[in-house]
Amino acid sequence: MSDADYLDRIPNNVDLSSNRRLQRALEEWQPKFLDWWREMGPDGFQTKDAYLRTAVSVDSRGWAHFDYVKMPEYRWGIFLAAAEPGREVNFGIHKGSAAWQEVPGEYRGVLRRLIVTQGDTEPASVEQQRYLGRTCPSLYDLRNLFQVNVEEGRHLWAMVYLLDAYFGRDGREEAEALLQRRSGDPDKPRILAAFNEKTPDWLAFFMFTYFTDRDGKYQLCSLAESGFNPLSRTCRFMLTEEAHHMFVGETGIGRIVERACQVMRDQGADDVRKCGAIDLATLQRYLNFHYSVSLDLFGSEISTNAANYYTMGLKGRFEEAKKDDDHTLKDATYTVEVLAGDRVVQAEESALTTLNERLRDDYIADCQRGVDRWNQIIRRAGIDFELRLPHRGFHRTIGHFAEAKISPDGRVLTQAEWDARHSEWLPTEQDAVFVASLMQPVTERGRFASWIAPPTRGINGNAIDFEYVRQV
Ligand code: BYC
Ligand code: FE
Ligand code: FE
Repeated sequence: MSDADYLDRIPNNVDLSSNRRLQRALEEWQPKFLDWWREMGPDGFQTKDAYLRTAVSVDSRGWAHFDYVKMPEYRWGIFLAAAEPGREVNFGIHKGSAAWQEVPGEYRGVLRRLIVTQGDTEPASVEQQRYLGRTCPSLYDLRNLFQVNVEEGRHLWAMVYLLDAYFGRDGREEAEALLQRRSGDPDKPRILAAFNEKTPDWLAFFMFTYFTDRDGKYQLCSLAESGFNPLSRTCRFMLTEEAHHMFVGETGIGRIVERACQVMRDQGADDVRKCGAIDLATLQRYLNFHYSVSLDLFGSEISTNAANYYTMGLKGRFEEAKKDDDHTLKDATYTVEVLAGDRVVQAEESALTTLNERLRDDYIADCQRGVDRWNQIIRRAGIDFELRLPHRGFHRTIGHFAEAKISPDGRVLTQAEWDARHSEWLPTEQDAVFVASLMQPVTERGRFASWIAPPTRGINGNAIDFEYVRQV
C-alpha cells in the first residue's frame, strides 16, 4: 500500500504526512489493530452496511459524517481539538509555565502509565460488548452499539497516537500490548477491574454506557486539563464522542423504564415479567451493580498517586480552569466519607490526596441527574416507585469501603446481614436467566423487542424505522 493511500485511510488533523517516523509506526500498528478488531470486535455483521458517524474534522458545526460503512472499513482517524494559543499549565507546581508540547522527561513513566490505563479501557469495552449484536432489540439499537464500538476503537487509536508520537520505543511496545490484553482473561486481563466484567445482555450494556462510559467522561475531563498539551487536546475531542455513548445508556434505560411502566399501568404491577418487560426491581439491582463497579474506577479515596498526578500538572480536577482557588491545593482540605468502626462519618482530609474522591463526587452528582429523569418517567406514569443510587460504599472493591459491607442506604453491616440480604440488592442468577430469556434478536425495520419502548426520534434526522443496519 502506498503512503498516500494509507494516509487517505487515516483521516487526521495532526499532519501525519509530514512525520515519517510516526507514520511508519502507525502503519505497522494498523493491520494488528484490524486483526484484533476481527478477532475481538463485534461478532457477526462485519460485512453488513451500518449507518455510522465518522469523525472527519474537529469543526464544532460539522465534525461528523454519517453514511453506510462496513465496520472493518471504518476510517479510524486521529483528531485533536484545536490548539489554544498561549495555553499554560493551569495547576500544580508548574502552574503558569507554558503547556508542554513534548513529554517532560521526569514525568515520562507516570504519563505513559496514565495514557496506557486510559487506552486499555477502550478495546476492553469493545471486547465486553462483542456478542450483543446477536440479541439486539432493534436495528436502531444495533446501530448504536456499533457506533459506540467503532468510536471506542477510535479512542484506542487516539491513545496509540500519543504513545507512538511521544514515547518512542516503549510507546510502541505499549501500543502492541493494548492489543494483547483481553477483557476477563485471567492470564492477561485488562488493567481496571470493571473492564474485566461481562456485559452479557442489553440491560447490562445500557447500564454500562450510562455508568461506566460516564467514568470515561470524568477521567477524560480531568486529563483534558493536563499540562501535557497533546493529551489535553486529544481528550477534549474524545469527549464530543463520549456524549453519544452516555446518551445511548440514558435513553436505553429510560425506554426500558417506560416499557415497564406501560405494562404496570395497563396490565397490573405483577405482570411485568409475564408480559416480557423488565421489572423495576431488577433494573434497580442492575443499577446497583454497574454503579458500584464504576465508582471503583475512580481509585482510592486517599491516593498519593492522585496527589502526584495533580502536583505534577498531569491530571487536573473536573473543570479545573473554571475553579476559583489557588490551583495548587497545598493547604486546602476536602471533606470525605470514611469508615469509623461500624459507622460512616465525615472527615476533613488534604485536598490533594482526596482528588479521586472529589472527582467521584462530581460523577455521582452527574449520575443522579439521569436517575431523576428516569424517576420522572415513573412518576408521570402514576407509579409509586423510585430508582436510587446506592450509597457510595455499597459493593466496593477499591478504597476503604472495600473492607466493609455497606447497605444501599449506607449502613455498615455484619457479614451475616450481608449474606442474608445481598440478593435483594445485586442481580441474582434468576435475574440473569430472566433477562437472558428476553434477549431475542429483533431485526425487522421499525420493530422493537417487548422489553423496550421505541426511541422518540431516529439518528441524524432519519425515521425510527430507517434501515440502520442493512441485512444483506
Ligand atoms: N481496578 O491510588 P489509587 C473509559 C490500582 S473509563 C484495578 O487508589 P489511582 C471508558 C491503581 O492502579 C476511564 N486497579 O488509584 C469507559 C494503583 O496501582 P499501584 C478510564 C485499580 O492511581 C467505558 C492502586 O490500585 N481512564 O474511558 O489514584 C468504555 C492504588 O490506586 C483500580 C482512566 O482511568 C481499579 N478500578 O487512580 C470505554 C484514567 N483503581 O500504583 C472507555 C487514567 C485503582 O498500586 N487512570 N487501581 O500499582 C487514572 O487516572 C488512575 O489510574 C485511576 C486510579 C483513576 C484509574
Ligand atoms: Fe472511549
Ligand atoms: Fe465511551
